[in-house]
Amino acid sequence: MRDYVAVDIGASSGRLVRGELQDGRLSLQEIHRFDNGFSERDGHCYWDIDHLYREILRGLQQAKQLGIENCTLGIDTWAVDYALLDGKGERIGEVYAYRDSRTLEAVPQVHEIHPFARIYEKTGIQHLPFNTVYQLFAHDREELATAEQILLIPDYLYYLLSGRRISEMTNASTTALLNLQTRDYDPGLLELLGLPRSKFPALTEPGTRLGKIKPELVRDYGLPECELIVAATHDTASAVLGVPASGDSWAYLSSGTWSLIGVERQTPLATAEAMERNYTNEWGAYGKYRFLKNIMGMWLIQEVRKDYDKQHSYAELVELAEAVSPFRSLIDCNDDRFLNPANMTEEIRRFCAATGQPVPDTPGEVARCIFDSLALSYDVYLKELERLTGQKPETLHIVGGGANNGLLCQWTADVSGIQVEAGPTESTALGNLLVQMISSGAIRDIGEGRELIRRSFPIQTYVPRGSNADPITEARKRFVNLLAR
Ligand code: LFR
Repeated sequence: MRDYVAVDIGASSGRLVRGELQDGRLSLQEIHRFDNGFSERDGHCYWDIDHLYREILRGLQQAKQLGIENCTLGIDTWAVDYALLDGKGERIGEVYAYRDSRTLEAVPQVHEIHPFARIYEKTGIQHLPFNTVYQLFAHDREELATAEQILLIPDYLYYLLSGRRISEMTNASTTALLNLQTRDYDPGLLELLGLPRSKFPALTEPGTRLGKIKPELVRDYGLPECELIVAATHDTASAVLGVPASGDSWAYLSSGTWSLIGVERQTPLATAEAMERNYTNEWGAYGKYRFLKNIMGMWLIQEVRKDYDKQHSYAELVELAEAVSPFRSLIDCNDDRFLNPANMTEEIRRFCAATGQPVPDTPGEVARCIFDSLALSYDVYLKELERLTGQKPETLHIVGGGANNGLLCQWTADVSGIQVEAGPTESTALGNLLVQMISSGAIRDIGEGRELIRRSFPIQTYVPRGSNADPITEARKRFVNLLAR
């Protein structure tokens, strides 16, 4: 029997997961889990990329201790961030975290040279202030000039393990530097950054076999013999591959630090209206596109939990939220002020005060405000998606950690009147594993992979309960006004 190992690293934690295919079912075993997060130094935010690399090696050592001698290995992480390599292949400097405020000035400067409408027309990528195009524009010019190549985070981790340099395409699309027509880096956008095409490796498709992990790593650290396979290295790309959907009338909500809500398409939809409503066309594996919107998701509650010194577990916060009255105060989750505030709870209170709403006081009230606002956001954006694509999804698949939040899943069903199917929580690792299985011939294609996930993992259904009840209609109106303010 063959072993498949996924390295899946999100903004708040990472894991190595083993996938086993037996008797037509897929099972997962967590090998290793570790924390992730950025930290602030001298007013800037950085990831500890060396820590992540060490944890991958540690996880692989544990894999060996579990009896894994041979495996394939795929890596996915969050998007947009990058490392620079010098002429000797060593990393230059630190790795900035996308919530760093250095892009605040870069955004208007970039748009002055290259208006957003032109960037969107070329790339179809939504405006997020931290897209790589703005980060690179804000980067120290000299340092950038000395860099031989720029690798996004998973590409960099593949490089450390294999010595090979790739620019995996699902993740590369989030740079807002790829041209939808030519399907390569756009010369005009590279010129804006003063970067030659050679600063980025050749675009690489998910499923590409990269060869063996470096023999010296296997020897020095006692690792299994791993064959590296290029996953859909953007975690959201993997998460959507891991959605247990059938047919074509479904939408997804990948619910983790971010809430990514959207549909899968065969072609991009980069119309003026999609641009105006800020929907993205991220490249997927196997020729698909993810037409979606980013919503500041569990980040909001993660930060509030920190404000209360982590006294409450997430489950407790959900319980506390359930005990207070609904729809009292609402926030525009995507307001820039929530991107990286000094104190999230205070920022939420300020928002409520400024918009003439009751100011949430207790942890339960703050949590309720977040969950209500998220459920209402999902409803608004689902309806917008329907309008933009002309297709009404019958089911909303919620995957990722947020699938465990039964109350939010039920409230989402109630508010939006759509049937929710929640789970699996580990869809990102599963999507990563499916690409390895397809590439090594164990399964045929993604349709078979999704079917395999449906068969192998429990999925919880939430049916809408009287979706047009008065309080919901009234709250929806208030929320829409809030977004339009
Ligand atoms: C989710 C995610 C989103 C991306 C954001 C920043 O983890 O990858 O898709 O917009 O993080 O990279």
